[in-house]
Amino acid sequence: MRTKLVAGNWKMHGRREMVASLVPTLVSRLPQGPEVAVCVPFVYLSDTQAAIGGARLQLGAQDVSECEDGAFTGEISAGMLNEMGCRYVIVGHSERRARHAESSQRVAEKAAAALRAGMTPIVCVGETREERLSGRTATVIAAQLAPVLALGASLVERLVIAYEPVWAIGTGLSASVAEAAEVHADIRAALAKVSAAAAKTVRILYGGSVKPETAPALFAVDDIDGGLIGGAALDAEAFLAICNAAV
Ligand code: G2H
Repeated sequence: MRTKLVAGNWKMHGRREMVASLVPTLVSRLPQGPEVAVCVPFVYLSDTQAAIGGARLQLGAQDVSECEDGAFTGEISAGMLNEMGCRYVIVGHSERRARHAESSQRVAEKAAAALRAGMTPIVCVGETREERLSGRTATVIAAQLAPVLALGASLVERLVIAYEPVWAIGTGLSASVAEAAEVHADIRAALAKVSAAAAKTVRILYGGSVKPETAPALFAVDDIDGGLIGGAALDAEAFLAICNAAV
């Protein structure tokens, strides 16, 4: 039995006042059952951790360097994130793959760095609209996953994977339940080739314009273990409704 995970990805949104209003609201109304996390901009990790206090809400970041501490201007190491109280870190979000030319190999190195520091990477994969329309979805996802799965069973078993079709991100166009279920089943099958334990324990989240209205049907699918939520995570009522759909 996998505990569902609902992770908010704030992206480059928010100010300190949003942390001060949104986080205490979430903390006071978290449903029992699913694990819930907020992945906030680096500069708000400290404020967010303070607002969480000892509550069950988990803290996450949105990227991490693949390198150990050193001369890497502008980068943030896994050790630093761990010290700030991060439990999760998103790696390989399509916005970073596209805008920062992050290769799948580099994404795997980031995941490994997070794991070495004791955190759980949320590894994002997903196809573009053109790739889906040309029937290449499965090939693209398999190629994105390959270097991550090559980390070996003992590390793969500790991952979270997020399937985020690029064409559904921030567009209001969610994948249908059937489209998401098919890709999640493929990812589960790929995990099974690494180890039976990985296939059983790794949570596979769906991300891409998840809304309170679409979350219940998505989360009812066996292979969909929660969601990575962008726009709707910036609104307490919408995010809590999505968390409640994961109960
Ligand atoms: C996909 C998702 C969060 P949104 O990027 O990772 O964002 O829900 O706004 O599509």
